[in-house]
Amino acid sequence: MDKTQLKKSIADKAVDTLIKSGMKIGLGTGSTAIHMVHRVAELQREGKLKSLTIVTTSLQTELECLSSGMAVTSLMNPQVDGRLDLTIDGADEIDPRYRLIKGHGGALLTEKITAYASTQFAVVADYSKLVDCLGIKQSLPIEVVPAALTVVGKTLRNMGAEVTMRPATHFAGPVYTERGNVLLDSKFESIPDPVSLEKEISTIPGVVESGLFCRTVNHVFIGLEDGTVEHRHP
Ligand code: DER
Repeated sequence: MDKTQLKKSIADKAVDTLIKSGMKIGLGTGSTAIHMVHRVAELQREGKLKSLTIVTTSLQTELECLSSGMAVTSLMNPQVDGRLDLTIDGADEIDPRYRLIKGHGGALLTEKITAYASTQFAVVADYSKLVDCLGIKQSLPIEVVPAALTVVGKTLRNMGAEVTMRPATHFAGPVYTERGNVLLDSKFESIPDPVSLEKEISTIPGVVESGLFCRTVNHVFIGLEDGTVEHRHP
Protein backbone atom coordinates (compact mmCIF):
# COMPACT_ATOMS: atom_id res chain seq x y z
CA MET A 1 0.00 0.00 0.00
CA ASP A 2 1.46 3.39 -0.88
CA LYS A 3 2.08 5.95 1.87
CA THR A 4 -0.83 8.19 0.87
CA GLN A 5 -3.31 5.31 0.94
CA LEU A 6 -1.92 4.21 4.29
CA LYS A 7 -2.33 7.75 5.70
CA LYS A 8 -5.94 7.78 4.45
CA SER A 9 -6.59 4.41 6.10
CA ILE A 10 -5.20 5.69 9.39
CA ALA A 11 -7.32 8.84 9.25
CA ASP A 12 -10.48 6.95 8.29
CA LYS A 13 -10.02 4.48 11.15
CA ALA A 14 -9.55 7.27 13.68
CA VAL A 15 -12.63 9.15 12.48
CA ASP A 16 -14.80 6.04 12.30
CA THR A 17 -13.70 4.89 15.76
CA LEU A 18 -13.75 8.12 17.75
CA ILE A 19 -15.96 10.82 16.22
CA LYS A 20 -19.66 10.73 17.16
CA SER A 21 -22.50 13.10 16.28
CA GLY A 22 -22.74 16.12 18.54
CA MET A 23 -19.06 16.15 19.51
CA LYS A 24 -16.84 19.23 19.70
CA ILE A 25 -13.70 18.17 17.85
CA GLY A 26 -10.30 19.51 16.88
CA LEU A 27 -8.91 18.42 13.51
CA GLY A 28 -5.14 18.48 13.26
CA THR A 29 -2.60 19.37 10.61
CA GLY A 30 -0.39 17.45 8.25
CA SER A 31 -0.45 14.89 5.48
CA THR A 32 -2.14 12.25 7.63
CA ALA A 33 -4.58 14.45 9.53
CA ILE A 34 -5.80 16.17 6.37
CA HIS A 35 -7.49 12.93 5.26
CA MET A 36 -9.74 13.14 8.32
CA VAL A 37 -11.41 16.19 6.80
CA HIS A 38 -12.49 14.21 3.77
CA ARG A 39 -13.78 11.31 5.89
CA VAL A 40 -15.78 13.60 8.19
CA ALA A 41 -17.24 15.43 5.19
CA GLU A 42 -18.20 12.08 3.60
CA LEU A 43 -19.94 10.89 6.78
CA GLN A 44 -21.72 14.24 7.14
CA ARG A 45 -23.00 13.95 3.56
CA GLU A 46 -24.23 10.43 4.30
CA GLY A 47 -26.03 11.74 7.40
CA LYS A 48 -23.89 9.49 9.62
CA LEU A 49 -22.28 12.41 11.47
CA LYS A 50 -24.45 15.33 12.58
CA SER A 51 -24.19 18.44 14.74
CA LEU A 52 -20.39 18.48 14.94
CA THR A 53 -18.58 21.54 16.22
CA ILE A 54 -15.25 21.66 14.42
CA VAL A 55 -12.09 23.57 15.32
CA THR A 56 -8.95 23.26 13.21
CA THR A 57 -5.27 23.59 14.11
CA SER A 58 -4.12 25.43 11.01
CA LEU A 59 -5.30 27.54 8.10
CA GLN A 60 -4.46 24.59 5.84
CA THR A 61 -6.93 22.32 7.63
CA GLU A 62 -9.47 25.12 7.93
CA LEU A 63 -9.39 25.77 4.19
CA GLU A 64 -9.72 22.03 3.50
CA CYS A 65 -12.79 21.89 5.75
CA LEU A 66 -14.37 24.95 4.11
CA SER A 67 -13.72 23.61 0.61
CA SER A 68 -15.33 20.32 1.71
CA GLY A 69 -18.46 22.20 2.76
CA MET A 70 -17.83 21.88 6.48
CA ALA A 71 -18.45 24.70 8.92
CA VAL A 72 -15.60 25.49 11.29
CA THR A 73 -15.38 27.62 14.40
CA SER A 74 -12.77 28.49 17.03
CA LEU A 75 -11.97 27.74 20.64
CA MET A 76 -13.19 31.28 21.40
CA ASN A 77 -16.75 30.51 20.25
CA PRO A 78 -18.95 30.66 23.40
CA GLN A 79 -20.44 27.34 22.25
CA VAL A 80 -16.94 25.85 22.56
CA ASP A 81 -15.79 27.98 25.50
CA GLY A 82 -12.19 26.78 25.22
CA ARG A 83 -12.95 23.09 25.66
CA LEU A 84 -13.23 20.27 23.11
CA ASP A 85 -14.29 16.65 23.53
CA LEU A 86 -11.57 15.32 21.24
CA THR A 87 -8.64 16.43 19.11
CA ILE A 88 -7.03 14.15 16.56
CA ASP A 89 -3.66 15.18 15.15
CA GLY A 90 -0.51 13.83 13.53
CA ALA A 91 2.96 13.51 14.98
CA ASP A 92 6.56 13.59 13.83
CA GLU A 93 7.92 11.24 16.48
CA ILE A 94 6.21 9.05 19.11
CA ASP A 95 8.25 7.51 21.94
CA PRO A 96 7.33 4.31 23.85
CA ARG A 97 5.47 6.38 26.48
CA TYR A 98 3.57 8.26 23.76
CA ARG A 99 5.32 11.58 24.23
CA LEU A 100 5.55 13.38 20.91
CA ILE A 101 7.63 15.64 18.78
CA LYS A 102 5.31 17.76 16.66
CA GLY A 103 5.69 20.90 14.59
CA HIS A 104 7.40 19.87 11.38
CA GLY A 105 4.25 21.14 9.68
CA GLY A 106 4.77 24.55 11.29
CA ALA A 107 1.49 24.63 13.23
CA LEU A 108 2.71 23.50 16.65
CA LEU A 109 1.36 26.47 18.62
CA THR A 110 -2.27 26.10 17.61
CA GLU A 111 -1.90 22.31 17.63
CA LYS A 112 -0.68 22.39 21.22
CA ILE A 113 -3.33 24.88 22.39
CA THR A 114 -6.01 22.72 20.78
CA ALA A 115 -4.68 19.38 22.02
CA TYR A 116 -4.32 20.62 25.58
CA ALA A 117 -7.85 22.09 25.49
CA SER A 118 -9.28 18.65 24.66
CA THR A 119 -10.60 16.02 27.02
CA GLN A 120 -9.36 13.26 24.71
CA PHE A 121 -6.30 13.49 22.47
CA ALA A 122 -5.67 11.03 19.65
CA VAL A 123 -2.67 10.67 17.34
CA VAL A 124 -2.66 9.42 13.76
CA ALA A 125 0.68 8.32 12.33
CA ASP A 126 2.42 5.67 10.29
CA TYR A 127 4.95 3.21 11.71
CA SER A 128 7.89 5.41 10.70
CA LYS A 129 7.03 7.84 13.50
CA LEU A 130 7.58 5.28 16.26
CA VAL A 131 10.99 5.78 17.92
CA ASP A 132 12.78 4.39 20.96
CA CYS A 133 13.73 7.88 22.10
CA LEU A 134 12.63 11.32 20.89
CA GLY A 135 15.11 13.57 19.16
CA ILE A 136 17.59 11.01 17.85
CA LYS A 137 16.26 11.28 14.29
CA GLN A 138 14.14 14.44 14.16
CA SER A 139 14.83 18.00 15.25
CA LEU A 140 12.57 19.68 17.77
CA PRO A 141 10.67 22.65 16.33
CA ILE A 142 10.48 25.65 18.69
CA GLU A 143 8.34 28.70 17.93
CA VAL A 144 10.16 31.92 18.81
CA VAL A 145 9.35 35.63 18.73
CA PRO A 146 11.48 37.00 15.86
CA ALA A 147 13.13 39.67 18.04
CA ALA A 148 14.38 36.94 20.40
CA LEU A 149 15.86 34.79 17.64
CA THR A 150 19.52 35.34 18.55
CA VAL A 151 19.07 35.13 22.31
CA VAL A 152 16.98 31.97 22.19
CA GLY A 153 19.29 30.42 19.60
CA LYS A 154 22.32 30.98 21.83
CA THR A 155 20.54 29.50 24.83
CA LEU A 156 19.47 26.40 22.90
CA ARG A 157 23.01 25.93 21.58
CA ASN A 158 24.31 26.18 25.14
CA MET A 159 21.83 23.40 25.96
CA GLY A 160 23.51 21.22 23.34
CA ALA A 161 21.25 21.69 20.33
CA GLU A 162 22.23 22.40 16.74
CA VAL A 163 19.83 25.21 15.86
CA THR A 164 18.53 26.11 12.40
CA MET A 165 16.02 28.84 11.67
CA ARG A 166 13.51 27.19 9.34
CA PRO A 167 13.94 28.78 5.91
CA ALA A 168 11.00 29.56 3.68
CA THR A 169 11.06 27.77 0.34
CA HIS A 170 9.43 30.34 -1.95
CA PHE A 171 10.34 33.47 -0.06
CA ALA A 172 13.64 35.06 0.94
CA GLY A 173 14.02 34.61 4.67
CA PRO A 174 12.49 32.40 7.35
CA VAL A 175 9.15 30.64 7.57
CA TYR A 176 6.74 32.82 9.53
CA THR A 177 4.08 30.93 11.47
CA GLU A 178 0.40 31.88 11.43
CA ARG A 179 1.13 33.96 14.53
CA GLY A 180 4.03 35.79 12.84
CA ASN A 181 6.77 33.98 14.72
CA VAL A 182 9.77 32.04 13.45
CA LEU A 183 10.72 28.39 13.97
CA LEU A 184 14.04 27.22 15.36
CA ASP A 185 14.49 23.56 14.45
CA SER A 186 16.70 22.30 17.27
CA LYS A 187 18.52 19.01 16.90
CA PHE A 188 19.45 17.49 20.23
CA GLU A 189 21.52 14.31 20.47
CA SER A 190 18.48 12.67 22.09
CA ILE A 191 15.56 13.69 24.29
CA PRO A 192 15.22 10.94 26.92
CA ASP A 193 13.35 13.23 29.33
CA PRO A 194 10.93 15.29 27.20
CA VAL A 195 8.92 16.47 30.23
CA SER A 196 11.94 18.19 31.79
CA LEU A 197 13.19 19.57 28.48
CA GLU A 198 9.74 20.95 27.65
CA LYS A 199 9.69 22.78 30.99
CA GLU A 200 13.27 24.06 30.57
CA ILE A 201 12.61 25.41 27.08
CA SER A 202 9.37 27.07 28.18
CA THR A 203 11.30 29.23 30.67
CA ILE A 204 13.50 30.80 27.98
CA PRO A 205 12.25 34.38 27.37
CA GLY A 206 11.18 34.70 23.74
CA VAL A 207 10.10 31.10 23.34
CA VAL A 208 6.42 30.93 22.42
CA GLU A 209 6.07 27.13 22.45
CA SER A 210 8.00 23.95 21.72
CA GLY A 211 6.94 20.89 19.74
CA LEU A 212 7.24 18.58 22.75
CA PHE A 213 3.77 17.21 23.54
CA CYS A 214 3.82 15.40 26.86
CA ARG A 215 0.10 15.40 27.72
CA THR A 216 -1.70 12.05 27.91
CA VAL A 217 -2.45 10.52 24.55
CA ASN A 218 -5.70 8.62 24.85
CA HIS A 219 -5.67 6.90 21.46
CA VAL A 220 -2.99 6.17 18.86
CA PHE A 221 -3.73 4.93 15.37
CA ILE A 222 -0.60 3.47 13.78
CA GLY A 223 -0.47 2.52 10.12
CA LEU A 224 1.71 -0.58 9.79
CA GLU A 225 3.91 -1.68 6.89
CA ASP A 226 1.37 -4.36 5.88
CA GLY A 227 -1.28 -1.66 5.40
CA THR A 228 -3.26 -2.48 8.52
CA VAL A 229 -4.05 0.16 11.15
CA GLU A 230 -3.45 -0.64 14.79
CA HIS A 231 -5.56 1.18 17.41
CA ARG A 232 -3.66 1.58 20.65
CA HIS A 233 -5.34 2.84 23.81
CA PRO A 234 -2.40 3.75 26.11
O1 DER B 1 3.47 19.53 12.46
C1 DER B 1 2.85 18.53 12.93
O2 DER B 1 2.97 18.19 14.13
C2 DER B 1 1.97 17.73 12.00
O3 DER B 1 0.99 17.05 12.73
C3 DER B 1 2.78 16.80 11.08
O4 DER B 1 4.16 17.02 11.14
C4 DER B 1 2.46 15.32 11.15
O5 DER B 1 3.21 14.60 10.18
P1 DER B 1 2.52 13.94 8.87
O6 DER B 1 2.37 15.02 7.85
O7 DER B 1 3.52 12.88 8.48
O8 DER B 1 1.18 13.35 9.27
